[in-house]
Amino acid sequence: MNSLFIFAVFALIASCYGQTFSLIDSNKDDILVFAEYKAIFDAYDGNSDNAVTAVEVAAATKLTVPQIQASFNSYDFNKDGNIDVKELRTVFDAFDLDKNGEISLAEFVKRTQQTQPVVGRK
Ligand SMILES: [Ca+2]
Ligand SMILES: [Ca+2]
Ligand SMILES: [Ca+2]
Ligand SMILES: [Ca+2]
Repeated sequence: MNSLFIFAVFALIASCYGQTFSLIDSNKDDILVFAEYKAIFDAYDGNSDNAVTAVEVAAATKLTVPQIQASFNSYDFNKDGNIDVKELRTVFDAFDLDKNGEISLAEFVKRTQQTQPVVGRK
């Protein structure tokens, strides 16, 4: 795990991890649950087949496929060209450092500081 797919993309937009967290934290309780994470995923999933492609992410984020491809590939663990819900879960679990099923702001910050996003700011 060497990059942040969803978070990197959001960081480009929000330019700040605190804002990124609150974008995902739709009920503003300072806790990210998987359903909140999945809502972002669903927003990217243009054809609602429970898998996102680089093309769908590019369309949703107004970035180009080459800009997101490296980050995308690093989350497409089985390299089938889709990031599916199981792969999303793997990413979620990587942020949930104490494995209680929730990502706290402290966990989010700790994990993002440990990880260098692949997507650069333009
Ligand atoms: Ca929340
Ligand atoms: Ca899709
Ligand atoms: Ca995959
Ligand atoms: Ca946790």
